[in-house]
Amino acid sequence: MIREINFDGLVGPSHNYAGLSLGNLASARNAGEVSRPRAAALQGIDKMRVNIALGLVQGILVPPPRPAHRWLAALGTDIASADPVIAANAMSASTMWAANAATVSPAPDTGDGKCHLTVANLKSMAHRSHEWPDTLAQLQLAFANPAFQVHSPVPPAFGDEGAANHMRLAPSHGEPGIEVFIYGVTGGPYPARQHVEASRAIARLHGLDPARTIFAAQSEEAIAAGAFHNDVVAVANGPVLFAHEKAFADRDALVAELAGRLAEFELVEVPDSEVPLADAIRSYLFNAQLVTPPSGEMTLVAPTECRDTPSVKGWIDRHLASNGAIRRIEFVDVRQSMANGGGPACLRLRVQCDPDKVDPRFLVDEARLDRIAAVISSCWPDEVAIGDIQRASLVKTVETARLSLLDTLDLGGLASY
Ligand code: SUG
Repeated sequence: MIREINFDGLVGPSHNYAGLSLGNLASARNAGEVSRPRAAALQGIDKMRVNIALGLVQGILVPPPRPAHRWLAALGTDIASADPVIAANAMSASTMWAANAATVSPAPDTGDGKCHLTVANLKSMAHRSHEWPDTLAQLQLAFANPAFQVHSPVPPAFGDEGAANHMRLAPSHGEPGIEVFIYGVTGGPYPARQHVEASRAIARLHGLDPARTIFAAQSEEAIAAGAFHNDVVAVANGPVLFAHEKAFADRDALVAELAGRLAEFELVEVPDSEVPLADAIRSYLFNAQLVTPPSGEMTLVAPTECRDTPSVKGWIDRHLASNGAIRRIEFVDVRQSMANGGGPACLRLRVQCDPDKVDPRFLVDEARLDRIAAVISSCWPDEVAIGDIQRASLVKTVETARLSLLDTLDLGGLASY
């Protein structure tokens, strides 16, 4: 049976604040701060526990090797002697934001009836551009069953940032859906990280039916205000699109297309007059997991920043009282990730498939999370200051910590990737 699985990126031991992402306001704001990798990873574990308590199927993706030795070698350097900016790019823990790992089209939508995953090239940001070979190796392992087709990234001429710019609307997860690809054209002072050519290539590679595929542009205003990915201002689940009024370049056309193609379509729109774009982006209201637990009560797993932002809290309270599509809110503390611009939705890649077809080493329950949490508590650094990321002792701690995790998960085969 097709279920939705959230695969969360485990926060790697090198998590740091280097301010590497132009256009990501939180990353810029916190550049140079001391990070707390252990707390960050445990916050991620607690978020997964909330999903499990809701009755959802939970998966994980593990951190890749850091430093990224192969990338450094390709640049003719190594971690000890690299320029500090290059070193920071090689030590980034950015794979934690698994929504950028790949774009996923579940089996009911594709021409050959397989679930297709295309790994994102993430070519727009140097620190993310070297994620894909490790992600590809990992997805090939997790989704080795012939029910899946894992694709290499589209050529780096065209930027692709994965599921963060892709939404799927369907009456239910197991039925054919409408896949919506959101791309950027211009972002004012900031780069548009998702290119329409990449989105179109993915739709072709996945064998999507053009009659059930939509391409729509992000609004320049949203990108310029800090929505470097569409999932900062919009999220879909089942037949519901939850979005800020200023998310899309042509909101009316998108809404009309969705309404025309999906009888059950429901829009939950937040007006700028109630939640200004700046509040939506700072609180990450839309970077929440919108999920349907077995109870059927559509639930928003939102960051605690939403509870602490008066305009956002006011909107949430009014929506719940109005008996709207979203019936329940769970607040989660993922502040360490939020400080780098990654909310609850960034931290997970949704795959709608039969869980029995997934390599079980990538699925977790409370007991496995306890074991992972124990490794994190004993091996992850408590703090990382940006000035320390080239220090040999930290590099050794980071490498040893990852190997302990892989060992615990019986994923030692990924050690050299
Ligand atoms: O790509 N932050 C990530 C955040 C990604 C959020 N993902 C989604 N919206 N789906 C990014 O900008 C921080 C960079 C630093 O270390 O400074 C960073 O890469």
